[in-house]
Amino acid sequence: MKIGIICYPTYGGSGVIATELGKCLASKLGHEVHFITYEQPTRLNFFDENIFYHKVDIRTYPLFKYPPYELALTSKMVEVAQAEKLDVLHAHYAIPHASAAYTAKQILAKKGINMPVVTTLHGTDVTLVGKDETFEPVVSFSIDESDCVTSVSESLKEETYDIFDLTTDIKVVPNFVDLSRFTKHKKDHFKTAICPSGEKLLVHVSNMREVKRAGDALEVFKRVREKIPCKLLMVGDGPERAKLEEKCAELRTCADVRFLGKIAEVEEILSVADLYLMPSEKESFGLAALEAMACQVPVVSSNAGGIPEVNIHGLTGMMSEVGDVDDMAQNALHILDDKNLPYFKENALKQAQQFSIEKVCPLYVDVYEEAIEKSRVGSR
Ligand code: GMT
Repeated sequence: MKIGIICYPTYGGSGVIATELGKCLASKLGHEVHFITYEQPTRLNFFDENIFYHKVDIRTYPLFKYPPYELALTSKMVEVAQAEKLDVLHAHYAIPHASAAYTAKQILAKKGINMPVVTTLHGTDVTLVGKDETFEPVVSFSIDESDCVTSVSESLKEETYDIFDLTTDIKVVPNFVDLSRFTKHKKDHFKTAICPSGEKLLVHVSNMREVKRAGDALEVFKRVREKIPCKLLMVGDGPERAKLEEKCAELRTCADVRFLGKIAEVEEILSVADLYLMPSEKESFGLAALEAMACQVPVVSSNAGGIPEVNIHGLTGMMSEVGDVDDMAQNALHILDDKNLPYFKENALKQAQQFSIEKVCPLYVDVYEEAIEKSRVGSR
């Protein structure tokens, strides 16, 4: 099958999932994958004969205060679909990919080409940005017009139906993890460097946007540190980072907190961690928590959105209400107790294995086949 994947090429979860999916489809299942994005996807840094990258060229013109990216993307989709004889277009993150794919489909239909479109909803494309009135009519229309729609969790599926007036069926295809990459690497020298006296190591990874509530990770750490020797690594970067560094100083925890910025090989950090903190206000799935679990790291999280589908309370970690940092700190201390830690680590890994890329990737092939069939029937 020839598959066109449209996604954000950046560090965010939707881009990571789209890229890893494309890699799996090409290298493990033998499909031909064409990425259509404005930059080379971050995790697409190697050669594979079945993977192609088509850059969306955005031209500026003095009249354009806002360069029309969606038009350039749509035109590129039309060009690639025709030239490469694609079988299906898969849009990850509805804005603006689903509406661009819809327009590309209409243009191709005029040329006598039937082009099935699959849209995968990732979270904020529905729960934060998509429901905003400046986008809502276009987003709900283009989701409904896709031949198949998937969401990354049951929670996101329900929320999408609550927010939009849709007639389409949404199928849940959960996010996944590559267990050959996210596994416990032996990095004892890292652990000794960060925690020279055997302190427990807590880790938070995010793009440091408000919705991640990374400040709560600092609050939880402060409370845990009052009880046991520990360190915190803050991985990632984003608009809240400067405020977070200030907060760290206010809480007087800087000596034990390190901001690492963006780390490409995040599994090396996770490999030496004892606990992962995910205090997010919203999270359709919580891919970063799954990646931590694959490295045998239990999770202390909020119970927002789809997190309970990933982090099972009392088994793989523990959950609290959003913002309840006292409860999160108590949970962290419970998990970090040496009597309990091995139990949580073992279950975290077992849970991650349920979401292996080998299990989930073929589910998308089924969705493509369904979209091709639906689109063929619809075009008759
Ligand atoms: O929220 C982010 O950090 C990025 C965002 C994205 O679209 O890149 O993540 C969303 O998609 C991820 C992959 O499906 C999910 O694991 C995240 O939970 C989801 N984020 C939110 O819903 C806030």
